[in-house]
Amino acid sequence: METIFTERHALRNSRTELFGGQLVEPFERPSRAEYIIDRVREVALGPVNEPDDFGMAPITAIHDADFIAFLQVAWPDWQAAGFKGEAMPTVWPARRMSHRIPTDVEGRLGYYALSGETAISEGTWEAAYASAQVALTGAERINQGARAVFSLCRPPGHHAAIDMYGGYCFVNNAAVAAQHLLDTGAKRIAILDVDFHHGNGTQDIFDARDDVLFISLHGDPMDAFPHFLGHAEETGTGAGDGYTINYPLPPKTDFATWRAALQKALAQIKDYAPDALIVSLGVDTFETDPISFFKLKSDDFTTYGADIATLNLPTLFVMEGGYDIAEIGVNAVNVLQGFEGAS
Ligand code: OKP
Ligand code: ZN
Repeated sequence: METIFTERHALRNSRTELFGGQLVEPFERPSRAEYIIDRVREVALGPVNEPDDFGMAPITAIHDADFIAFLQVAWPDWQAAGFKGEAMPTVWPARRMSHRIPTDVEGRLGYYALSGETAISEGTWEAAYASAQVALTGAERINQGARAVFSLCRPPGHHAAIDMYGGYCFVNNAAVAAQHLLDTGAKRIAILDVDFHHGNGTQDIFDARDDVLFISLHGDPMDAFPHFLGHAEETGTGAGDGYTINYPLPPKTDFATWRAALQKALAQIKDYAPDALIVSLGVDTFETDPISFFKLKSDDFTTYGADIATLNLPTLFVMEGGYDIAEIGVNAVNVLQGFEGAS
């Protein structure tokens, strides 16, 4: 399997994350991608290639232009305001407040942020742009007939909504890739989100559409980030009714329970008969992930990679989360090797 990767991910190197009332070193840090690419090379998964540049149009095909323009200027505007730390929101358009977009950078941060832990820092936009290009290049390989491709995206994307960033995400890489496939001939795309966290951004983007089936397995939002989306009763709206499917799962969920939900999801994807599958691949379902509460073991990743392969669909793996960094390479690549072993 080919991997698409660029060292430009390291431009996203925020120093601070707001966690438990403290500013800590971010869980989502550059070494994550380095561990994964090292493992890709160690097992000789396949060639590793740089992304091509598809420009801005595929990004603004998914996200509002004003939101993307904000991401591009947020750091320079924050610096110009004279702040010492990294850019974090402290105020939001909460219930019964105005949704006019403020002029001041603190107001704009709150307007476009869906959560407060994720600091915008020097290089964040450049890395987010490059990450989207990694996903797009993978999608283009699928167009050219590849059975499977690994887009080693960083920063991740599945929390990024039409006009909101947060949860370590800025541009929704999986959604950008899905739209590119639809714009270049595909009729239907399925997105299977196996990251521990609900892919609220992806759900938001495709909520009212029937050309993308979105299925997510995740920690119940009653107990886990992003807390305000991902319930089982969310099934899509309008033409999209029935094309969003959520499997919220409780604390301490083990592989047997998780896999039973996966089998349901795979059957639903098969019924949908998409032209291609995009897997939002987060390995924070691992038993020792520091911010998650599922109990998957390293071998389980191999097993479910093989399960996904039984769909026999062209498959684009897009990297999302995973924060037990010492094991992230083994766990992510186990999924890909399990898939290849069964293909
Ligand atoms: C990004 B991705 C835990 C707080 C979690 C943000 C998590 C973002 C996860 N107490 N804060 O889905 O892996
Ligand atoms: Zn996650």
